[in-house]
Amino acid sequence: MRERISKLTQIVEIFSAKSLEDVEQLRLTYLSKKGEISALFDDFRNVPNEQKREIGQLLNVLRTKATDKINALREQLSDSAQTAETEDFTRTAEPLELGARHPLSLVKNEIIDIFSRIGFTVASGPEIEDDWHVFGALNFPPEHPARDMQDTFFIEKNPDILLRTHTSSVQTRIMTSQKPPIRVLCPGRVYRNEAISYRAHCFFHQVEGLYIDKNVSFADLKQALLYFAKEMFGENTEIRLRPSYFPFTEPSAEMDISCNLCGGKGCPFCKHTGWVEILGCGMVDPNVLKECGIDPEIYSGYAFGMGIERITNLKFQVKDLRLFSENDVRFLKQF
Ligand code: 2U9
Repeated sequence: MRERISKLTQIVEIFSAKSLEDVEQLRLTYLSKKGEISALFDDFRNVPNEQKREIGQLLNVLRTKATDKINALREQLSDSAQTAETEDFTRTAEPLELGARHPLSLVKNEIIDIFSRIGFTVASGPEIEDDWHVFGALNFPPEHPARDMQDTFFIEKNPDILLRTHTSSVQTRIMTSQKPPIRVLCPGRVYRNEAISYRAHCFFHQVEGLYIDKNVSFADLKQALLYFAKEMFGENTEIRLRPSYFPFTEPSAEMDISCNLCGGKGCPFCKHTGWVEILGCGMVDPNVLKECGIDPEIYSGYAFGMGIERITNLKFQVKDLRLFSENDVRFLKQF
């Protein structure tokens, strides 16, 4: 009996299987009711009483070893069967090269981060719009040049349906559907009928902001923009506001920052003025509030708008606007 147990123990130690069928065969040969190990248990009744304890222990160890070995082989083979189903063996052995964010997305996200820290949320809207949301609600007179075919893309020559020329149409939609306080940032692509060159394109990207509440003042606008300029271009950045004109704001202004290349001393980038223009802004014209169903006697608001390409140029000195839409990886890899 001892000899048979020791021989079977050696066999169990070298159990091997190439398939789940082989494993099942091992189980049948050794552990099933008619298997060799079970046969030893049947013969156990003939072992003399004084040896029963020792032989019983040896038999139990042998059966546990065989069971463990068979279970391990079964697990191993079913794992590799699953792997074969899920692994893609046509994949290259080289690591996949990950892409990077587009510089315009990086800058847009940074602008959103900065304004979200002072309570602005983000909204978006359609790129194909109607005249009212883009021009009518925003105090554009009927003869304004932006409404001309020369400047705006119209859809199928319908003078009412057009590609938005600014993201202000998103704010129009928010003002007509929500009650103040409104504090929203609208990033998105806009279209203008321009000849494409290194400094103009027929589409570009804007972020506009709108804040409407009771008692919103020009001082609030100036403080928010100073905070933005310092966060975006560095703590030492200074701002200046120059009077300007937009149909949708009154008063209106353009904002310059101290040149972030020469620190305001004067260089070719800032045309030796020490200042570079970054955005337009102003107090929302009461006519716009009225047209959108907000009482200008109770509420006031400020708005601002900036071109993301312009801000990106200031941060990264991209000389040719066309690079942003060519998807040349040699350009995109630099950010
Ligand atoms: C509503 C009311 C007012 C958004 C504004 C500007 C000033 C502005 C330009 C910057 C460079 C466009 O990309 S650009 O060419 N934008 O100067 N935008 S105030 O004013 C609004 C918007 C919506 C309801």
